[in-house]
Amino acid sequence: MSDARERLRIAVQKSGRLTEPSLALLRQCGLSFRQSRDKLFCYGDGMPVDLLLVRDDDIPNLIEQGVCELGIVGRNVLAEHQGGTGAASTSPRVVERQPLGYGLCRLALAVPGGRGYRTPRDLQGLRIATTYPRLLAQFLAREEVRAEIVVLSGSVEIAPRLGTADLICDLVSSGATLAANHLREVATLMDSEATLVSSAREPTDARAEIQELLLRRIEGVLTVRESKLVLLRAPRAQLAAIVKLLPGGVTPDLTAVEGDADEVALQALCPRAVSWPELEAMRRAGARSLLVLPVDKVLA
Ligand code: PRT
Ligand code: ZN
Repeated sequence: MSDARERLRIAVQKSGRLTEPSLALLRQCGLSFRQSRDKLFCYGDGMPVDLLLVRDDDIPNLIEQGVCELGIVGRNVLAEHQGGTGAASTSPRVVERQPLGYGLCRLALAVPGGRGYRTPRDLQGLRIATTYPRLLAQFLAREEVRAEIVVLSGSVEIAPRLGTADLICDLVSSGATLAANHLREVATLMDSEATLVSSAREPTDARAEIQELLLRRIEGVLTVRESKLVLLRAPRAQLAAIVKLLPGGVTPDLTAVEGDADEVALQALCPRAVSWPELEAMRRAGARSLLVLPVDKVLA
């Protein structure tokens, strides 16, 4: 399915934790989709980009097969697909392009409350339930521990209570599920978040330009998410001290104030939010008329 196409395809989880934030991100990039969400394929308006709504585990395969150029998936799913070797494996066919900052979680080992754990050595001979057998096998091999991997398709957290495993290896975000099942987190195998993935082979037809444009827009959306525009006025003499207080070590734009040679207007795009104490410190340093504004779009 690698024939020349004029439209790009991006695969997104159909129904799950990553669905809403992924669709919101694509909407912020100027995409809109014509069909209802119970369909697998959605024709995109606004840009020649169509959407495929699928199970997250299918996304790496769809990209490898050339059905889609891009996808949004948890790094944990990509790493498990790549055999537990992660993106650093020898010439992977699917590569990570951009971490997206949502779907944050970690793949962790958790033991029942009464069981002790000090080092991975303590896992020797135990049964570990997981839906991530390849990542777990890689961890055990690295630690030179022999343990039995009990592969489950879900509800991993109840395996110790059912007696089918001694401990678990599962995704954790808030930790509430572990606590509810009297399990204690003892080691992290990997940190994960939603990430934009693509084929390692760049498209060579019209899709190349569309992909480039979409990647830039995604980058722009992510940049402005946390960014704030800071506006203020200050006496020239105090300027250096005030600039030092701007978050992110940014270089501001300065404009002379008409009719007041000693006063300057400052504008700075800061990479993160500005706290009240930071704003108050700038005021104490001589800044006036301070204004912090959200940023809608940035195009470098
Ligand atoms: O149907 P499909 O296969 O597409 O969905 P899925 O059930 O495989 O995936 P889904 O929607 O549960 O998760 C999609 C992705 O979200 C995962 O691959 C992770 O990258 C990411 N993610 C972030 C999580 C979690 N946080 C998470 N907490 N995925 C699963 N969980 C589960 C975890 O397995 C455990 O059961 O939530 C429970 C723990 O949550 P806490 O908050 O109680 O710690
Ligand atoms: Zn899944």
